Amino acid sequence: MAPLSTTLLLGSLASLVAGHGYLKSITVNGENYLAWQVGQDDYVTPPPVRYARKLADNGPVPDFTTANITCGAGGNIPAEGVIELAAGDTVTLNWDQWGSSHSGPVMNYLAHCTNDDCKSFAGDTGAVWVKIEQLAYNPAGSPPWASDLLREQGAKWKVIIPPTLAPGEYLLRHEILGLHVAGTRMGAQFYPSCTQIRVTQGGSAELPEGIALPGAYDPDDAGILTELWRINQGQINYTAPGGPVWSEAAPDANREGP
Ligand SMILES: *[C@@H]1O[C@H](CO)[C@@H](O)[C@H](O)[C@H]1NC(C)=O
Ligand SMILES: *[C@@H]1O[C@H](CO)[C@@H](O)[C@H](O)[C@H]1NC(C)=O
Ligand SMILES: [Cu+2]
Repeated sequence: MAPLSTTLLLGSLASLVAGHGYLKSITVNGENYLAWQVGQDDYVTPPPVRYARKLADNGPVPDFTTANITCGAGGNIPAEGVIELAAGDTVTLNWDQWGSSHSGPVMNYLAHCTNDDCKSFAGDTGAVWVKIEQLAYNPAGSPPWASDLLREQGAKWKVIIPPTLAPGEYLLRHEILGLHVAGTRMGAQFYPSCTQIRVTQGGSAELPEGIALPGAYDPDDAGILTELWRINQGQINYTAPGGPVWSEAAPDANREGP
């Protein structure tokens, strides 16, 4: 019989589905900060210091109308670490891998942690999420879909923290939406994560009212219940869910929109 630790490890590896992915680390100003290491960190005692909240696995959120959509299906447990940066800095979000069959938009949101304390902030109630970056589908782009661009960038995505943002603690919610089975109601696959940041220098812009997660992702939204092939063939136009990007957001660091 294998030792207990080996048994647990094999079980966790089996739960990692090929083709999916998860946020593995975050790079800011040349420093690399680890996110929750799916399939490894569950077995480390005491829990290691990480900068993004725990994820249960590398799959999509099982039901995007529940609180699992806020920061992924890992219990929305505050991480030990908080990344210090300045407004206007570029954050690079590094996935462990990203498969090719999961075309869809990439979206990034900020929420201001109440009392500038992300350790006691869940973000799962109220219209606290403000979109600061998004790319979806550009038929003239190569590749047209944002998630495919993420793959071609080496499973990385860049987000610039809005230059005028007021200092404080925020959750940076980074998300891929896979539309490959979105023609089936509730088939859209959301892959969110929440990184904890502390903006130490910035401007005076406070986040406006945003959207609620859960709540804003309606199973019947045209950006969620849609057929990828019809978009790809130009039969329908595509608008990602979650509303518009904030007017204070920086120009997209990956490529020009949409
Ligand atoms: C969130 O996802 C986990 C893992 O799949 C599941 O055990 C839990 O019941 C889900 N919670 C809700 C509120 O749906
Ligand atoms: C999509 O949007 C473009 C630009 O607004 C428009 O010209 C075109 O007719 C739209 N296509 C469809 C199928 O609605
Ligand atoms: Cu998948």
